[in-house]
Amino acid sequence: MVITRSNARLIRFVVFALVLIGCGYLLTKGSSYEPPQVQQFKQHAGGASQIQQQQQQQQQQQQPQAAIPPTQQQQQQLQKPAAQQPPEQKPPPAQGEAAGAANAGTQSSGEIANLPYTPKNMGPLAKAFLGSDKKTPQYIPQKNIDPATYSSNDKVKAAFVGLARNQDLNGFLESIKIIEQRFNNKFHYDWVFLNEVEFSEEFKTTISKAVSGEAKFGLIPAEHWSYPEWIDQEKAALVREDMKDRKIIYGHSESYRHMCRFESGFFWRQDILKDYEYYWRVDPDVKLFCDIDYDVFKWMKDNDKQYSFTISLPEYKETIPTLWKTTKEFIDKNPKYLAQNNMMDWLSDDGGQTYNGCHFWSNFEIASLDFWRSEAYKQYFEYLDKAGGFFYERWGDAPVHSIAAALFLPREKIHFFEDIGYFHVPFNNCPVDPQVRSDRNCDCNPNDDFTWRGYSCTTKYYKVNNYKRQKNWEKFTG
Ligand SMILES: Nc1nc2c(ncn2[C@@H]2O[C@H](COP(=O)(O)OP(=O)(O)OP(=O)(O)O)[C@@H](O)[C@H]2O)c(=O)[nH]1
Ligand SMILES: [Mg+2]
Repeated sequence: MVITRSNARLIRFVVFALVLIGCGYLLTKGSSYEPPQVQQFKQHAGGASQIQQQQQQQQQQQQPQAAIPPTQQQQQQLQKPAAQQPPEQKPPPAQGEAAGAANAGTQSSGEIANLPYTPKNMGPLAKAFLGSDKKTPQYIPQKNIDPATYSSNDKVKAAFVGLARNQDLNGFLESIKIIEQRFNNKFHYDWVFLNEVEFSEEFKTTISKAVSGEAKFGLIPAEHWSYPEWIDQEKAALVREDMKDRKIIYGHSESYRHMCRFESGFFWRQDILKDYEYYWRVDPDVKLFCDIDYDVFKWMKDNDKQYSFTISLPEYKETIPTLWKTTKEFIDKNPKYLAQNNMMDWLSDDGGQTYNGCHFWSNFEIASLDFWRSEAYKQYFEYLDKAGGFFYERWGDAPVHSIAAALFLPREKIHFFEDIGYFHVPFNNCPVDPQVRSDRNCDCNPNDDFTWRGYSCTTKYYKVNNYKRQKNWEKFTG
C-alpha cells in the first residue's frame, strides 16, 4: 500500500515535469512563429531581383529606406503598415467595432498605443479623423454633414475631370446626374472636360446647365495627343493589326492608345487644371449607388490620402507584356523613388520579380494631382513613354497609375472607398454590409458586388494591409 502511494506520487511528479517541459517547448516555438506573409517574403529573399539587391546595398548606405527588399524590420512594417504614421491620439472605436478593438490581434499594447488606428480592427470605412483643431481625432460623421452649415471655405481645390468626345455628351449627362444627386449638389465642385478637338456649343451649354459647380472646357494641345517622334508608326500599326487578329480588347484601336497615354502622362499637365489639388475622374455612364454626405476631397486632404479607388482587378496580360520589365529597369536606375512602406506586396506575389496584374480600375479615381506632378511620377512616365509600350503594346493608364501609386506612395496614402457604391460597365462596388447600405441610402444589390469575388484584387488589398473586412464579406465571394 505504502509502495503503491509513493509510486502514485512519483507518477504525478513525472507527469507534472513532462507538462512543464511541454509548455516550455511550446513557448519557445511560439516566439519564432511568423505569419505566412513573412514566410512568403523569406522564400523569395533568395531569388532577389536586381531591384532588391540594389535596394539592399542602398539600405546599408542610408536610413531609412524603401520597402523592398524586405529586411527583418521591413517585414514587420509590412505586417503593420500604419506604424509609419505619426503617433496620434487613438480614436474611439467605430460603431459596432468596440468588441473587435478589445482583441487587438497580434500587436502588443505598446505598438497599438502608437498607432492612429489598429489596421486589423479597422477597415477603410471606419476611417476618418477630422477634429476641427486637428488634435482631437474623431470619426467623421459620414452621414448628415449639414449642407446648410457647410461653408465653401471648407472646400479644397478640387474638380471632377472627364475626358470626352462630343458624342459622349449623353453618357456624361448620366454620370453628372447621379454624381450631382448623390454628392455634388451639397458641395458644388467644378467640372472640367478635356478633348483633343473643340467641344461643340451643344456639349458646352448642355453640360453647363447640368452641373452645380462651374463647368470648364479645355482643348488638349496636339503634342499631348499624337505620336512622339521616337515612335515607329508602321510598327505601331502592325501591332494593332496583330492585336485585332488576336481579339485583344481595344487592341485594334489607335485612339484608345492616345487616350491611355494622355490619361497616364498628360491630363494632369493641362493648364486648365493647374490651380486644382485634387480631382475625381469621371467616365461616361457611370453610376453611384449611395449618398456621399461628406466631402470626399476634403477627407482625402485632411487624412493625407493621395490616391483612392473603388474597384481593382488584374490587367489583361496581353496588353502589357513588357510593362513590368520596363518598370523594374526604371526602379533599378532610380531606387530613390520607391516609397518606404510601399505596396509592392499588392502588385507582386514574389517580392517584385513578376507583376500579378493587380491594378486600380482608373475610370474612378479621387486623387492628388500633385502626385502625378511629382518628380518620381514624371520620370516614370517619361521612361515608359520612351520605351514605346503605349503604342507597341497597349499599356493602359490603369496599370501605369496603379504601379506608380503602389510603389511611389507609402501604403497608408492609398485609400479604398468601400462606402462609395459605384458602377462602370461591367463591375459594381456595392457595400456588402447592410448597415452601410442603410446608412448611406444605397440602391444596389450586394449580390452584384465585385469587391470580394475571386477575380477582384481588393481582397488582396485588405490582406496585405491587414484591414478588417466589411461585415458579411464572406457571403459575397462566389
Ligand atoms: N476626347 C476623347 N476622349 C476619349 C477618346 N476615347 C476615349 N475617350 C474618353 O476616355 C475615357 C475612357 O474611355 P472609355 O471608352 O470609357 O474606355 P474604358 O473605360 O477603358 O472602356 P469602356 O468599357 O468602353 O468604358 C472616357 O471618358 C471617354 O469618353 C477619344 O478618342 N477622344
Ligand atoms: Mg469607360
